[in-house]
Amino acid sequence: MDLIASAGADDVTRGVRDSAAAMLYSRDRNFSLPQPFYNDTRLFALDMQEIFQKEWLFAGMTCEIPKKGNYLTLEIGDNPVIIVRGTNGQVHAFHNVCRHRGSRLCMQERGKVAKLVCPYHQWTYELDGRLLFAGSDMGENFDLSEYGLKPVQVRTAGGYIFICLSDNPPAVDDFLETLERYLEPSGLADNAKVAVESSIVEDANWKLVIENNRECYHCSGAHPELLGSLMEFDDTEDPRATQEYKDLVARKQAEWSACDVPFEVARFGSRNRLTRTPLSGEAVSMTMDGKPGSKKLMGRMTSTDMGSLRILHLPNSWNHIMGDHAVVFRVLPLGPQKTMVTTKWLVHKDAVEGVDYDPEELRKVWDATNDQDRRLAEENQRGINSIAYQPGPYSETFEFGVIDFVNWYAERMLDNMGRSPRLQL
Ligand code: 3BY
Ligand code: FES
Ligand code: FE
Repeated sequence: MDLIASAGADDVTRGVRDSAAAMLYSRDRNFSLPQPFYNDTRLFALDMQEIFQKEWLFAGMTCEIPKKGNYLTLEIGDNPVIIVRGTNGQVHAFHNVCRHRGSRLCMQERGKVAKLVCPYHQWTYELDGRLLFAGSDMGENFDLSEYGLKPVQVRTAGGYIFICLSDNPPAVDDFLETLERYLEPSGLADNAKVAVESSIVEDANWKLVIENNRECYHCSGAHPELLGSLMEFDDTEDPRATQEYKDLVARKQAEWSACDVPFEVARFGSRNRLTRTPLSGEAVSMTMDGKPGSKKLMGRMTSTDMGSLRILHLPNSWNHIMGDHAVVFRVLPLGPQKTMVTTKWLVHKDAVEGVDYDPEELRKVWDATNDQDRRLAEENQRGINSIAYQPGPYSETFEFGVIDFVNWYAERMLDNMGRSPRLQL
């Protein structure tokens, strides 16, 4: 029975893999993807298998689990995961699946426990995943050591937690070292806390959410609040960058250099990009009036005017780290046309709510922006679902970030499926 079921499932998957690969090989490189990549259930399953189960994913912040026994949970498609702070401060990640009969262990999004106890029959696990107790009726030959929680790869750097569901995760050391160096002045690892957070569900494929984020072609028409502080230029290598912008960047970089704060563009393929860029006009923070959203600056920052450290992590995160606060974004696919976007606003851990910052003020710009982007992605999805949709051309000047993302996606899909990405046009 098992064999028949898995052979059947494999056949379907092989056909889907073949046609996905054929479409990726024959697509026009600077055009949006063929329709099935945005709305087909089988291609969504393939995205989950080949991207979300094989790449490093941004999961959360270490400051969300500051003490032993603190945990957070998330779901990567059908895979519930728990991330828990163990003894000696280590961060562990496990499949949130009991080794008895498979119940989910922890149901809350966050919490604190002494041990991980299954709600079904109370099998009890140590914070490092070892099974400690399995009732008294498992028979004489039952060996607790065979039933520990299944581990998930986890790495932390600069306060960020990344997980990978594959046992052969892609290389990430160089990126994590750089991330740590760029984040050190902001103190996200040891001196930050989440001031407020939001999760919204967008009726759009996850790739439309990322594509939307990778360009600011839509910003002038869509984001009045964000444009109070965000410069449209992506970084100093942006093909649209004017001399005036380059001069401004040079002036700011001299100031940041004096504070010993990194700013250079650092790239790790198209997967990761870090760069500190100035904010526009008089703005020093992504708030409605451009003034600091928290009076207590982050980490060892001495100036409010630190621009924004922009961090991109494909496939699922973008970030803005300013002098006074940080905004981190996590994208998790829920279905072919459903995606959750979680936004967290972080401040110095000693900043006092109501005195140093007002969470309602802090969140305003990105709440508005997220909602505007949600509408854009949803309308994009609705048009793509039409029989009239055909892939359209990206602008190399305005949408180079989208081109980079789609090429990265195509390459990772092919490579992770064991097919040569080099055969792409
Ligand atoms: O600020 C961001 O994260 C991106 C960059 C361009 C548009 N978008 C809102
Ligand atoms: Fe967890 Fe039975 S399923 S104890
Ligand atoms: Fe936008």
